[in-house]
Amino acid sequence: MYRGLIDRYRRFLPVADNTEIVSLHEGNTPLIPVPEIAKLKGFKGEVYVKYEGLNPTGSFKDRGMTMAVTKAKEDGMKVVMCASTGNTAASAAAYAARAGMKSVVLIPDGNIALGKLAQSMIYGAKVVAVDGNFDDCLTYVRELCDKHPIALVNSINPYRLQGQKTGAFEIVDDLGEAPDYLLIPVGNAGNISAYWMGFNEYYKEKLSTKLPKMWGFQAAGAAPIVEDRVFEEPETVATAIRIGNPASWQKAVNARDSSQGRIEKVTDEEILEAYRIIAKNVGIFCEPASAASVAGFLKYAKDIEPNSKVVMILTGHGLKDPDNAIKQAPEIFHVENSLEAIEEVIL
Ligand code: AN7
Repeated sequence: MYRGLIDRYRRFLPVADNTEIVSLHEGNTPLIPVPEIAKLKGFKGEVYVKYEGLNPTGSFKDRGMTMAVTKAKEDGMKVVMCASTGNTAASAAAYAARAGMKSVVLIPDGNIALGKLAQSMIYGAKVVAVDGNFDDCLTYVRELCDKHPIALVNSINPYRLQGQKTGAFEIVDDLGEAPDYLLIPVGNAGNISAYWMGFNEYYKEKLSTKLPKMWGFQAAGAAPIVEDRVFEEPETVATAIRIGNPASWQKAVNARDSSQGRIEKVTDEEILEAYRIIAKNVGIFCEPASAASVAGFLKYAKDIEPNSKVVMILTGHGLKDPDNAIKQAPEIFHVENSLEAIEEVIL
């Protein structure tokens, strides 16, 4: 039976034989070929999405959280805390519940998607909505976790990236080799850094013979790494990546430069177009931030070597953000209670 990513990749992770694992059987997400997307650009290679929305709380954050909460529990901590644009909060709340611990989440008031808020609440987190943005929340969390015996579970906690690097392992295990390009949304910049670490570890163990080019995508209104400046007031429809001063900024720059990759921006219009296309043309529902990967492919496919293998990370599930889905979809038909009325709109 599959028992989660720590069990599967234990020898690559900092856990002892007797460490009690806190898991919801996260990871093992599907790598799905999407020839529909390749075809849109006349691209002669293989394009895949890794559907991280199928993790237990609906995002890739569970990979890091199983590690961070396992270690917090091992250290005897009773409370975990994070700042979050929504997904980290949902994941921290779920893994704290699983561990029998408490969680506190700081979110930017009014700027997280509805599904993520619902998750944090029902998993039992203490939800604090701050009249500020994600970067403000993270500043408070750093200070509070210094001051009080609370485990910080944002991605500045190194165990988070340790868990998240397993996404790269799974891709290489599935393809039998590293892909040529890895396209990934960038917010706080932890995930691109974690994938780069994972690909390098597999390469060093000779489990792959090459390394991918890392291509990160930020929203144009929250593009600090692309423009090499802090965004004091980040703004984007993709609220998950509405971050102006990423914690793992330097690590992401290193991943980009060491891999001969790039970090670019995509506009909200480009993100939303990709969001609709991946749902309507392929049948895969991801949240807007995740569609930044697809938007990046559609925008920069012209620069990709033909016959290469491209993997796009779909970081979160579409159900996280029902409001944007409804806004982006065609209207529904309201009809009276009769067969004729239904026939009139469907035929
Ligand atoms: C769906 O939950 O930062 O570059 O607080 O939820 O590793 O930050 C979320 C980030 C991409 C960006 N896609 O990843 C949070 C948070 C989705 C996300 C990102 C996030 P990082």
